[in-house]
Amino acid sequence: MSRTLVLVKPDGVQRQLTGEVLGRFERKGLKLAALKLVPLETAVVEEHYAHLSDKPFFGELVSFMTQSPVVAAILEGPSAVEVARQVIGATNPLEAAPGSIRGDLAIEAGENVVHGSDSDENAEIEIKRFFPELG
Ligand code: RTP
Repeated sequence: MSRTLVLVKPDGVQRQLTGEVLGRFERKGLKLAALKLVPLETAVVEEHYAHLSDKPFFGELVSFMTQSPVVAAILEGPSAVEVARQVIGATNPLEAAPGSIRGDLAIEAGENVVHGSDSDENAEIEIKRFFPELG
């Protein structure tokens, strides 16, 4: 059993896709272990996307992620990181397979509805980042 951290990004929450997005993970077989609606601080987003800080779209990405609350979730199940990324699809929705969240529900790379951790190690770091209250 492993865990991953998922965010329904501000566009997904504003488009009222939270139930649709979480339902896809649940139907696939991942189980909710924690869930909350939370506004993100700029510093948390800058830390989360530090690997993209030299990209021209970084400022836009940070303002997008802080414009309105996200839904943060911990999902657990066998190979949770890989399974969640398969359900999410490729970063660019134009390259995401039909049937994936981004393939079905998004058009632009900048506003692609959902985030999922990319490794077991990062999942644990991100769980601490977005759920510090869980210790
Ligand atoms: P995420 O971290 O959000 O799950 O996305 P990812 O691993 O699939 O992709 P990553 O390369 O880490 O990119 C993080 C987020 O940056 C935004 N982005 N915008 N305008 C652009 O060309 C562009 N490219 C990336 C997206 O919101 C992407 O999910």
